[in-house]
Amino acid sequence: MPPADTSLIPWWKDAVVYQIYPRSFQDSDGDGVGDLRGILRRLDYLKRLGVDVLWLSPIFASPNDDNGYDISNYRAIMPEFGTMADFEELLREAHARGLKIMLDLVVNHTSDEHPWFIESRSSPQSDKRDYYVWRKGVDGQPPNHWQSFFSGSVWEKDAASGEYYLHLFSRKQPDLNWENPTVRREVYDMMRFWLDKGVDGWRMDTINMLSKPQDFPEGRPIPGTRLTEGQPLFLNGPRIHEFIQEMHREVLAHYDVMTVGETPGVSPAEGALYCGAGRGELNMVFHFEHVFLGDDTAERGKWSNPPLALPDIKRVLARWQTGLHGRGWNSLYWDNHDQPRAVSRFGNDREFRVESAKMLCTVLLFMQGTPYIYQGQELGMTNVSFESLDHYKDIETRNAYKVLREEHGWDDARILAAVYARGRDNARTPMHWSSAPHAGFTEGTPWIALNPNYPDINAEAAEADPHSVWHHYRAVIALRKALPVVRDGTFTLLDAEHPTVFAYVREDAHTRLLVLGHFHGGSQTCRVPAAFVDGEVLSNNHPVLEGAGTEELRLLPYQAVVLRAPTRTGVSRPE
Ligand code: TEU
Repeated sequence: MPPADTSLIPWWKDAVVYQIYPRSFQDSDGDGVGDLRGILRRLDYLKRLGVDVLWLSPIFASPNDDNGYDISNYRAIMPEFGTMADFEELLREAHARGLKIMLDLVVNHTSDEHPWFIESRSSPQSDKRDYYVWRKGVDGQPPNHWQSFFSGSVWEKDAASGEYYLHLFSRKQPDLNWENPTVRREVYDMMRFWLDKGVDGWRMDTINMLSKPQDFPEGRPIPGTRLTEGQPLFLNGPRIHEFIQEMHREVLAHYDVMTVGETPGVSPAEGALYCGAGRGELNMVFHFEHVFLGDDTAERGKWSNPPLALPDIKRVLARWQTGLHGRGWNSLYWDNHDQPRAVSRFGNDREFRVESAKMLCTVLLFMQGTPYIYQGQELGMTNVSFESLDHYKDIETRNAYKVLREEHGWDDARILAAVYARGRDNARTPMHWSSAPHAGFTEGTPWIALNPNYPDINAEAAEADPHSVWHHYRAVIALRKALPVVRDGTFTLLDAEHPTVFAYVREDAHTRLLVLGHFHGGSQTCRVPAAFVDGEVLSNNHPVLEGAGTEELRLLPYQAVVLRAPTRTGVSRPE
């Protein structure tokens, strides 16, 4: 059979993305904060790993109430991170190495220090008043009881006018009014400004929250749960697809770029509306169904840290794999700057850290979609347990602390345990480059403490050790690029209810792969479908495969194996 014509396949379907949280990646000037010249210094490292696209969390001017997700100037670089010249050099140097760069588009809200908001707030008569969402209260109370993501009401009373402005996140992150066409035009102009510099795409922050029902109806609390009042009403709001289609028509359609929308609360059917072929919206979305499992129904939401069951994770991921196959495109991730470290949450970060970090890599990267690797994931970096809350910097954690203590009576030990499990700073401690002081992250005082395990877990050691998590990532990235079935094939989940084995088959006209991931520290027998008994072992995170060549494998702790079935004609087809 002649090779398929791949010229029509968009580049982002073959890409592996690496997320950089610039504040914590690499400092170059000793101020304790990561910066653009630090990233520049690490481009060769990223190239060696084999990734294609770097997503930079926000690099724009910001008072850093939410570490750059509160932007005060969309066209300026955060001074701590460097200058526009530094950015242009980074982009040039990345491109020279065949690496692309995508930026973070944070346009649900700005900082309250953005000149638009300063002007908007100055008077109800301001011609920018309508850039944001202002409402009068009802009998001295906020317009409704919607709760912000960072605790408390979404409404903040402005002393000068007595009116309330909307903020789904912190009070220093007022929501832009997307009903206002001038606001939309401003955003599109700003997007062109960066795209014209040669930026290769956007990760779009909370993009499914742009459109709110304009009557701001009261949310219905769901008894026995902590489901945020109002939240379902501002996710996937009435005009959301109209806005994104307009953004696509006005901006995205004119550039060869990649887009991924961050869309909490989206099912595969809704996801397909954002990223379905022919919809004229986005290339893919980040759903949250696997990382939020159980959170909505737990009493204190994510802080209750409900236990995870593998069958639930499999069900969610399989539903997205089959739901979008041939209709849209998946993004694949275990963690990011808002989530605990993958190996700590889904693996075992103690005695089987290396094995389980590799297993998570295999299970994720053999699915269909574009994988996102969060900085340090390739080293198997772990959650951190700081002794006291003083070390925690994240606004979500700081605000939650007050609420959990004052309103729910949790003591410090209980709050700390919750933060160890689910706090966002787990992902935000500095990247481990070496065993040098501060892990080679900075020569100054780091803005947040490091994870003390860096002398053991660091990039220098990992690159030098052929059995490291890093080398496993590198090999799996290379393998998936050599196997078109990973990009194109169907996905079939096997043994959905098995409590500790994640098994699936990927298949196209030429190739069948069996992927097995063992989510447990014991050993486990596992039946192999007949077609794979004589399969070739393409990847294995242990030196042995017990039972190879038979119908029953014995999986070792956190073992991950990929088998390729002999071709149906018996002739092995070179990839
Ligand atoms: O996060 C959006 C979001 O829904 C968060 O509430 C997320 O669910 C939470 O952080 C998990 O605990 C995005 C950014 O990724 C996050 O860093 C920002 O704080 C937030 O938007 C506001 O811009």
